[in-house]
Amino acid sequence: MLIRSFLFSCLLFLTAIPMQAQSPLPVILDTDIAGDYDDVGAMTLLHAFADKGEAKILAVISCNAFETTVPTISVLNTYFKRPDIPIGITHKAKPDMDCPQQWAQAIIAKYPHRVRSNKEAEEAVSLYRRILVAQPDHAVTIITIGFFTNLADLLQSGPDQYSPLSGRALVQQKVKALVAMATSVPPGKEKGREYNVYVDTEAARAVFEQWETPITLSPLEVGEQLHTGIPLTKDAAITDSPVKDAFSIALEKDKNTQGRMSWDQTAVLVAIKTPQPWFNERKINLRIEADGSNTLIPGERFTLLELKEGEKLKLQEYIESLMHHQPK
Ligand SMILES: [Ca+2]
Repeated sequence: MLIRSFLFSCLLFLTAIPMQAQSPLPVILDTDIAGDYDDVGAMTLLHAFADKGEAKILAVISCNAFETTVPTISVLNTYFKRPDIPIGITHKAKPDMDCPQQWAQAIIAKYPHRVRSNKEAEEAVSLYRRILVAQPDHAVTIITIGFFTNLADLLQSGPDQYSPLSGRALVQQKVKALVAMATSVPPGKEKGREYNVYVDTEAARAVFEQWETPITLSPLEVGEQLHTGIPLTKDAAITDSPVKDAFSIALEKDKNTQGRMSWDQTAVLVAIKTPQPWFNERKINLRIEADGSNTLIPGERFTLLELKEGEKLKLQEYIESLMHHQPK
């Protein structure tokens, strides 16, 4: 009996080890949601990983000042039963990228949300500092799927009510890694130009030069190979979903029958799951030019993701399946 009890204790101990190893990764998501709807897919992946116990969403912060951004974030957080996740937004008037397909206006009108306007959200840098200071050292992964406005402002921030540290020092102390959907590195070429960089070029340049944690880049060329959303719009098992509505409205307005490119979802995916088994990881350095283009230069500052031959369809199916995730 004693032996059996001892063996049972050992078994409990051994089964406890993997559970400890899988403690949820604390993340802050920085998004320009409204200009495009792959951000909706990315937020769905993040909530799916949170429901699986793999991610803890500390805050969602908008780098886009357009009027629908905060209510849209709140709609999605409320839908996924996390209405109290802190939401931040830049107080700069620009960048201000609108929602041409009007999907954001539609889901705000239809679905409940606790934070009803941009004015009700915290200022972006202040929220970053408040959240970061309360975390263990080198713990937080920041995922950016928009412009670099907030991250540059965070680096340039000074001591405040939350921390005596400069923004650079606070990032160095609290942040584990930055994963960005950004840049364009076409195969065999030295130069590319990508939206998340050129919308706020000065901010991107500041982050690329001054950010001191490991940085992983999912470039334009990865997400544009992965088309998602059409099966979601046809999934009859999903009803009353702002995610399905956003994709249905936007894909129809765009007359898109192939699916939306999945740029932002790739950043969330590799931040939580690591780049394996889907990607090759290539060490590079990049210089941001005045026109917002990026040029390859010698160095190993960034880890660039490159989609592996033969993994495209498997990854596309995996992202699509995560986008069908419904609240628990
Ligand atoms: Ca985006």
